[in-house]
Amino acid sequence: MDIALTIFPSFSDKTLPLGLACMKTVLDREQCDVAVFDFDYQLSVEDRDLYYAIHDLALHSRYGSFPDMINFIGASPEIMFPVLFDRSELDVLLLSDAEMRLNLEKIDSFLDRAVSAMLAESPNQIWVSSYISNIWISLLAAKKIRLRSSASLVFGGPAVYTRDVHLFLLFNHFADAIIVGEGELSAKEFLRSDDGHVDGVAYLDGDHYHYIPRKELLRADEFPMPDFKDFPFKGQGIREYLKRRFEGIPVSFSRGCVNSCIYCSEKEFWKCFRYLSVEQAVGRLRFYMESYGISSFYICDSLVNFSHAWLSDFCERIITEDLQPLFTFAFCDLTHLTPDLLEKMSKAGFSRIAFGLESASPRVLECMNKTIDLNNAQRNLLAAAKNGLPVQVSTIVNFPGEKIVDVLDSIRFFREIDEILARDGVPTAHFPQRSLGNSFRLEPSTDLYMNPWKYGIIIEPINAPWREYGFYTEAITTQWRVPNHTFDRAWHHYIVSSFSNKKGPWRLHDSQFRKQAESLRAIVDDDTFCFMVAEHVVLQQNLADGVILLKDHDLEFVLDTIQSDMMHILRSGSTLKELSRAMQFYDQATFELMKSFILYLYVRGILCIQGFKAENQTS
Ligand code: B12
Ligand code: SF4
Repeated sequence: MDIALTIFPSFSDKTLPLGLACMKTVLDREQCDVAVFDFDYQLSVEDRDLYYAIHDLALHSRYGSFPDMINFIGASPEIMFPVLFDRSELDVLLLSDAEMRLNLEKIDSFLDRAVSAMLAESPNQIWVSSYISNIWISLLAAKKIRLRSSASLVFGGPAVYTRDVHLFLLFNHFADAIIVGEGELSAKEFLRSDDGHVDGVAYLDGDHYHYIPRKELLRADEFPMPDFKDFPFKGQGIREYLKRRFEGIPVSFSRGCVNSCIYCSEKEFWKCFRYLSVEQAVGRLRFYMESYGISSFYICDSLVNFSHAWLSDFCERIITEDLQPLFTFAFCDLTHLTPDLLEKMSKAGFSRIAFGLESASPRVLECMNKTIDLNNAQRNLLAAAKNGLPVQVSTIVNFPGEKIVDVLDSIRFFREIDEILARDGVPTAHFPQRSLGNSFRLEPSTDLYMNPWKYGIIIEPINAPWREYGFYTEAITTQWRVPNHTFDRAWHHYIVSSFSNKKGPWRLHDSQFRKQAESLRAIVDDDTFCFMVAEHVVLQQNLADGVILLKDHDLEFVLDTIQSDMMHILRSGSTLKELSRAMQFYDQATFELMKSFILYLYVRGILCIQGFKAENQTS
């Protein structure tokens, strides 16, 4: 095999890895012999507990004693560096934490198996897709690969964008080449060249670091439209992803962002903003619907409302063509939006919408270079709730220079929204969800990082032993500080978090769940897909008439007798055909009703797909 194309657990368990799939289209066009290894998928279905434990380890680490560290590695430096460089400091740390020790052992064993699976195919090159959520685990894997193979290691993705990371990866021998930024054109030239020395690729020539940024970017009409064949592993396809949470096919209509928030890297990463015409965008949806029979989509644009006029035309086109897709997720800003447009979005099939408000303090918004009119923002959030759109608004706490009055501004903003919605009789379940306690982390390749002096910030070294490990580790162990400004970060965090209302999964409204269920109907095979009650669901059969009380996180449902009988069978797993035989549902209409109900429970997360029965095992 020429190339193993891989992604290590990145905790994106709602859809397929779009970036990796875009790279696969390039490799296919270049006629490489390529095999995909989606280890994010593998861990999420193999060991859910470990999957989420690693996620927590990276994001909310108990060992994070450096809250102002620049976020290069997405994990605790106290753990990450000793593990990477085999240092004994880790043993001391882990003596008092058996759970952490066990998780690290499990990760190690998972990575051993992952690396063996790739090396069994004898690849010449291993290409790794890296995001801040998986860079540390990808480096652990790279270390193992080096010990067992001479295959070259090529990294790409947002986590390896900056020079500091290039130096760390190249000089410590974790990578042989880094394809920087937008991947397609550089990857194509890299493959065609004899030595990989092309623009857009960072590499070492002897002891010299080389990198010349690529000037040419992909035109919008060249954005790949992956077919997801051979995902998550060679010989498999999109239906495998239904074994975990599946919220639709990932699509994107643009690259880059029309805004320039100083804490965000997207402008720098994608360089110039490009987008598909409405006709092309709708054409892509239609193509996927016709080829896969799936009409749920997960929108991966930085903002789907990059232009009010574009989004409005897009929605109108979908409505007039009666396409009836369901968009299970999209990022939007609160600027290029109006209540009218929200109404159209709701009719066009938009459901979960994520807004990064980040603050409701005019002063902080200005510091962030966010041009949000708070009155307009409030009108839009009210309209979203009234149009039945499940929205989530997030804010950042502890932004450099934040004062307690800024935190109070944010709380006041949301309290007013709650009061208006309550007065207008909107049920609390339809109120915007808010996630207010996300602590600020300074990301590389943002304006804040690249021009700290413009914002009165100082970036300085961290004094810790691991700074000395390996080469160029000091380049990625720095922290920020605002001179002469002290603030009680724990207090800010505590106050604002107590006003969050996000608990449990981000649910759709009932009709949207039904639509999502129908959007998958065509690919769910009645003979092979094996459904089972999800692990977290509690079935309590203590009601007088023998029916079941079903508890799903914070919700409870009383099932009728037929539903209760189905649940008994689904406890040990069943295909739809087996279930209908056991329930004696012999006519087609009853079967279809049962299928709708099962798919509805599946998209709600109450049932899961345990696996696929081989065709010859079914009668
Ligand atoms: C949609 C999205 C999500 C979705 C998940 C999408 C999915 N597939 O599962 C959700 C909302 C769940 C999500 C979550 C998170 N996300 Co997010 N997300 C995005 C977003 C908007 C789009 C991703 C995408 O599909 N882009 C389109 C594809 C084509 O681009 P791409 O993946 O970058 O791939 C290109 C290049 O990177 C490169 N490339 C990629 N892989 C490889 C591999 C090789 C070998 C090569 C050569 C090249 C290459 O070539 C590709 C084509 O040009 C991006 C921002 C953006 N506009 O890209 C942020 C982004 C990826 N997310 C980011 C972050 C920080 C997160 C979170 C950690 C946030 C949080 N604090 O929880 C979480 C992580 C996941 C988790 N659950 O913990 C950051 C990553 C920063 C970094 N330096 O890595 C980004 C860049 C946003 C930002 N600027 O901060 N995210
Ligand atoms: S934070 Fe969102 S709106 Fe701001 S530049 Fe980044 S992607 Fe665009």
